[in-house]
Amino acid sequence: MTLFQSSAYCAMFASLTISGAFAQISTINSAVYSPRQYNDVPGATLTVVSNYPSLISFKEQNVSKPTGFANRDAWHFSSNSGASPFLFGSTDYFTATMTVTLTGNPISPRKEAGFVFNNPLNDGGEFIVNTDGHEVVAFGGFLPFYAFPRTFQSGDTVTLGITYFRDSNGKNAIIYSANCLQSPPLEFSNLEQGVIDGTSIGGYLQIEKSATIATNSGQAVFQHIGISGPDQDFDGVPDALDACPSTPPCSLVDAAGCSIDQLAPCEGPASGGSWKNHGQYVSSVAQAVNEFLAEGVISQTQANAIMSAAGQSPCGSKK
Ligand SMILES: [Ca+2]
Ligand SMILES: [Ca+2]
Repeated sequence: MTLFQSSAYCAMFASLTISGAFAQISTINSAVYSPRQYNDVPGATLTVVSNYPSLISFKEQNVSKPTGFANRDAWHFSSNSGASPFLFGSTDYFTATMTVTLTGNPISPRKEAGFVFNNPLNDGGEFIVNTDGHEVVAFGGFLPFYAFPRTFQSGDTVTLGITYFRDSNGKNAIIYSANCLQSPPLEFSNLEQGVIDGTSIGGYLQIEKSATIATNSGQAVFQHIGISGPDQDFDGVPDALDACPSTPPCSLVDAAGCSIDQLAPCEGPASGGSWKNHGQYVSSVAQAVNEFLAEGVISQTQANAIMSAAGQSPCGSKK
């Protein structure tokens, strides 16, 4: 058994032991809205679009007042058509993804938006972007800290993802993703060693008030919101069904969660050993490309480009 096969084998067993949790997550069908969690500027104008899971939008205009801190608007996953938040337990493992488009006019004072964890005891933590610090960062509450490069600009659309899972040490861990970057798995170090029972999870917009700019405004648009069983490589195929763990970020994959490079690696066949010659490598790529074409994962133009690159590569050639 190759390393590759043994990982898939382990993933299969891991899914059996935690399959009960998937049933819980799979009941999530809606969002519950909590406008003005913070309401320091009640006179500001709030516009809400509530169309889970395709589009949620919060827009706050004229957030201006001499005193106070901020306005905050939130939504949370719900399994009862928005009547109340879904309450996550420490073994409710999941992957949640969405795109966030955050705009601030002006960018300072701070506008921030992203994922939020709210728990019964305190602030459970946040994974957000902000307009003035240009941060893409997870922090606070029980969440393991992680900072991506400070690349965010007001108006950007960022794909954010979170995978909460039990790692091979038997510890609860989290992986953050932002566009085509991923954090390593980070184990929880809080007293409860994971998500605290009764936590609600969703997204939020926060706008700090301006004492001087009457038109201080901002908007967060959340789209493509999804939640499923854990998908550690964020390729859209949950771990329980993924024959190819650790697919590189932003790869195109087949229904089994395998990229063409994983099905036909340059270094040698996925089943082990080495290529007999360059032709064997190219024909292995062709087989994968035909499968991807049949599944509609790639276009004929993309197929041609991949085959051309494979033909010109040194893969399988004798040194
Ligand atoms: Ca996957
Ligand atoms: Ca995969």
